[in-house]
Amino acid sequence: MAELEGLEFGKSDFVLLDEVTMEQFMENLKLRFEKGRIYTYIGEVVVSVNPYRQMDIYGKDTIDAYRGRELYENPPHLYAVSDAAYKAMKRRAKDTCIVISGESGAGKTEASKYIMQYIAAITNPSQRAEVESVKNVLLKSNCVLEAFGNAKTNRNDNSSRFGKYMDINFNFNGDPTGGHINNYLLEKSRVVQQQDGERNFHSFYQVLTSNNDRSSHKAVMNALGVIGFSEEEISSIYQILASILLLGNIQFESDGENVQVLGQEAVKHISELTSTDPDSVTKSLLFRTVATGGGEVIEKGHSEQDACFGRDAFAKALYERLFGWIVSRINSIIEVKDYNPVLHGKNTVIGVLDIYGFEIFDNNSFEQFCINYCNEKLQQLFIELILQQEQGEYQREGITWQHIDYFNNQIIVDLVEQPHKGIISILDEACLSVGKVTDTVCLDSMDTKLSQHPHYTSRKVSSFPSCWTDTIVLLLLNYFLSSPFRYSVEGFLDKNKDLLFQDFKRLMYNSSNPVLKEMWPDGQLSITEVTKRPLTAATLFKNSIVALVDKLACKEPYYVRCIKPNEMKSPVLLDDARCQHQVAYLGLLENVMVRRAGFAYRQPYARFLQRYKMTCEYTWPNHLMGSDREAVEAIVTQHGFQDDVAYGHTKLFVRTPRSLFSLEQERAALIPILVLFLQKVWRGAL
Ligand code: AOV
Ligand code: MG
Repeated sequence: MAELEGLEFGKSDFVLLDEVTMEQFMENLKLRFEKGRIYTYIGEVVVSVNPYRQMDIYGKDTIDAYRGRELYENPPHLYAVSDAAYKAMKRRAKDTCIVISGESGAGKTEASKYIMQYIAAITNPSQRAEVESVKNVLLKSNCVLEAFGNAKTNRNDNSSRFGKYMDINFNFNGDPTGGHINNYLLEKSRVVQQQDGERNFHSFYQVLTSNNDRSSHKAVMNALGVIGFSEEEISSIYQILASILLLGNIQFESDGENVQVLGQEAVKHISELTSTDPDSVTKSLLFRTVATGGGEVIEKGHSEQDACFGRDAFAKALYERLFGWIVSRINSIIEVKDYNPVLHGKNTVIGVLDIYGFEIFDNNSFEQFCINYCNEKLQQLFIELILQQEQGEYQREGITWQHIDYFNNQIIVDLVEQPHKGIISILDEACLSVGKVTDTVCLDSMDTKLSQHPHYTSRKVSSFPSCWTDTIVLLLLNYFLSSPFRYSVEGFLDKNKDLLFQDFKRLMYNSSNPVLKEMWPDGQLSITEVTKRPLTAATLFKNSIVALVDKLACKEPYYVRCIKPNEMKSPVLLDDARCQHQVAYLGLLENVMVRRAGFAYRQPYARFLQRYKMTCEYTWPNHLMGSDREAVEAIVTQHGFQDDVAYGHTKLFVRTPRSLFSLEQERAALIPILVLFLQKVWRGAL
């Protein structure tokens, strides 16, 4: 249980609410936010509200206060869960993971950085150089990945446009020995197009413009150096960025028959920057090589429209490959080398997941569809793991437990990912079919196949306001939402196909810059060898998320649930409706109920005794019972809540918060009396 700080700060654990209602939940959340208490527990889950101001709660003193302590010994904090995950990993050799969720701008990335800083601060007390260097690379990688993977959106000035899961490996001493980063679906469409008020990825501005971006650029250069990127690699990175910018200057012109490149200067620069031949650059912008049915290879000129499509696809792919390459380069530096489990003991892992949260914009596209699907899946995992963990604990402790039913999100997950019947399958089918299949035709096919599904609806099967145009799919994704999500299917097929002409791949593979060449291994295939259709973007994403969920499911999970208090980035405003909405779809009330339906609290006998022994005549100052468990029984009986508890093998389980709350109040009332008593003893008055 979280240490009670005094009621003026509200309840530090939502399971202490008198009743689990939205009103009480919100009242407590609001009170704590106003008092500058941004963290509150639901059992071991941390609920975090973005303070939108610098808080003085992350310094060395705070780190020291949380190091090695139990969750309930200090006020709720990210550091407490980080420590719990670390202790489980170190003491019980368990692989653990910390899953951070919440919508865009709720504070996930900031939380993930504080968690990593905490882990870095409490490990390697003997300052071994090789461990310090691993820690440094892990911390510096954030700076680089943010520069290349984050952008200003209308929701968040520093929005992560990729998902990140980082494993940190530890040796038997509990010191970091390496790590691995998995990145998920970078929103590459941003390279060529942004919504009003949004920006491209930070990296582009850092090489070009304003003072803030310039100083970030210095930090990124420094981080790249510390991580171990060579000078050649760093300059290649910036040459690629410049090439992408120059591609944006290229236009095409058609005289009705032939298409020309407008912007020969740009072509020349691109060829220099990518170490390729300028004629080859022009050629890949204007032609594509195709194999005819008879096995003949011909060059087919683009239409002006195809040329624009090809140029944009090339710019996006260059950026995506660059990002992927940066991640794999960091991985190759921090991977655990020469690890011998026989010599070194079990290599344990803490995973930290910081992935884009639910996104609901005015106009939601393919990217939002993927991002929200991923969140549905993680929500499902949350429900399953929290219950599994709960039920597992009762089993281990020998406590009789009534199985709890909970809403199964699987129906929504299936709607998206089921083979043959799910939305992704229908999309893929449309992408693979020969002939002109448009987004609207694909939507028709979804309507036909899914109209009976309780969580699917679209313009065909429901009456929508006329302002929702023809190309709208409406999916009731997420059970907890009062209002459904709408996606415009316009562009879904193109984004899913993610077509890039082989000519560009070959152009890059033939670059004399080894760094660039390394990013395009598939460019070595000739056109006749490229027969297999690559997997679609949605299927690749689905596969990566399924693998991620499998990875998380076999670890002991810790959760941080982030809430965005308002849309204005204001440190003083907690918008009731916005927050209720988040509490609802994150399933937080359900979480509190599950936690309370069984036993709200559990504590090892020794700890319980230490904390409350002063409240019982049989245990204060020392107990003379046989065991700690018997002493705890004496305390419980004296306070009359014996019907509210169960005795496990090693822990006491308390069903309702009220019992412990009254005990806690009694303890708080006794402390001043005890202090007076002790002062008198010291002064010799007694
Ligand atoms: P996100 O990761 O959840 O959004 P961030 O972690 O980037 O959100 O937080 C957004 C902004 O809120 C930060 O840039 C800070 O200004 C502020 N902020 C968040 N947490 C704190 C904190 N603990 N203390 C002070 N300021 C904070 V997204 O990446 O968009 O889903 O894709
Ligand atoms: Mg983020």
